[in-house]
Amino acid sequence: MKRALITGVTGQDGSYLCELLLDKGYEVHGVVRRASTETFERIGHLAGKIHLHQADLLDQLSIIDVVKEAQPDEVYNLAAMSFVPTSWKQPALTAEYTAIGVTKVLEAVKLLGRDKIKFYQASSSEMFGKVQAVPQTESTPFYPRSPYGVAKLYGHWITVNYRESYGMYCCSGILFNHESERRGREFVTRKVTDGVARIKLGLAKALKLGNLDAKRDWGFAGDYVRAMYLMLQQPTPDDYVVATGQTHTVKRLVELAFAAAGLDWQKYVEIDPSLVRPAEVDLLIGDPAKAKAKLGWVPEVTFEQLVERMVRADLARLQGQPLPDFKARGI
Ligand code: NAP
Ligand code: F7E
Repeated sequence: MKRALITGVTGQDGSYLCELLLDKGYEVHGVVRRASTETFERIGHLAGKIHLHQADLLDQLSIIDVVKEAQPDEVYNLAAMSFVPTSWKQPALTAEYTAIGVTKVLEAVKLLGRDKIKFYQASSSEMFGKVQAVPQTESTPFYPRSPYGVAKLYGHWITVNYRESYGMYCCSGILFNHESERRGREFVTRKVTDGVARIKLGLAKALKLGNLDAKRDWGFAGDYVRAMYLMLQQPTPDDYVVATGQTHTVKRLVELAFAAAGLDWQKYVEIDPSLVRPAEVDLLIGDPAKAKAKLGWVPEVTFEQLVERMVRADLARLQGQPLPDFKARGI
């Protein structure tokens, strides 16, 4: 039986990746941080099926101990400070988690299994920032626009460096925005679908947003964790762009989400200048051709299906109902 270790297991992607690896028969281990209240909402349904270990990316020895205990064949490093606006407020901490944290996990892997443990790094389209080419591919030059993007760029290059310096099996997945009903509520998709559901149910009157003109290549998180897994099943390690190849404005997201609840967005959306970022990433659109050709990876959920799914899930959650059966609805 193969064993996997996931940092960031309590996050959106960690929860979907757990489900995928359990389905494939893996023994799954996850890293959790100690907090005064548990943050296990997304993996609550997996209790008893996965093994949790306390550690923190800030603490090198704790990461070494976890790798020793879990004895993984594959390590997925998903842990990070992942919210872009916070990276301007806490730039040094963001660098500790999102940049140096990667080195700490790589060092633990190098120490305990450099020839046998495969490593996945959660890199990001935010590294393209002020884009130098359209669409963005694995060879597009990077130009990050936030402390988060800068920290992810370090994580990307240190992953490439350990592969080249030590011959380790290290992959960097350059993932474009991916969303779901498990997305944190501060990110724009979930903020919008949660806001729509609240307005529909009479729990809120308006929704405040920032820049509606930004364009993103949005996909479904469940599809994207499949790409992570596929990267580690190849004969040689490599880096891959994972994206849908389509881009939409925030305004289009808003229109679709309100329409999914039978509402006209123009009556409810207010622009709040404090939500506009000091430096924006105006346009992201990825070219997933390499992932398709080499991994056989294609996204299955469309943008329209994703938005509908998230609105339905937020409506159900706020009414205390079970989540809809998305598989039965084909989304
Ligand atoms: P998320 O929901 O914000 O989850 C982040 C995870 O990291 C949480 O489990 C969090 O634990 C953990 N974490 C943060 N700091 C840590 C530390 N010091 N030590 C240990 N764990 C720590 O993020 P996500 O959307 O699942 O994304 C997963 C990864 O992919 C992240 O690295 C993100 O930057 C990257 N990424 C995401 C996207 C996207 O669109 N979602 C795109 C490209 C790349 P707590 O629960 O304790 O806070
Ligand atoms: O913003 C605009 C905002 O916070 C998307 C992370 O997972 O993907 C994510 O980063 C866009 C931006 O995601 C609001 O200005 C307008 O242009 O949902 P977001 P992000 O910054 O693209 C990348 C790939 C990652 O790696 C990150 O970890 O939406 N926007 N109004 C707003 N954004 C937010 N959050 N809130 C607003 O009110």
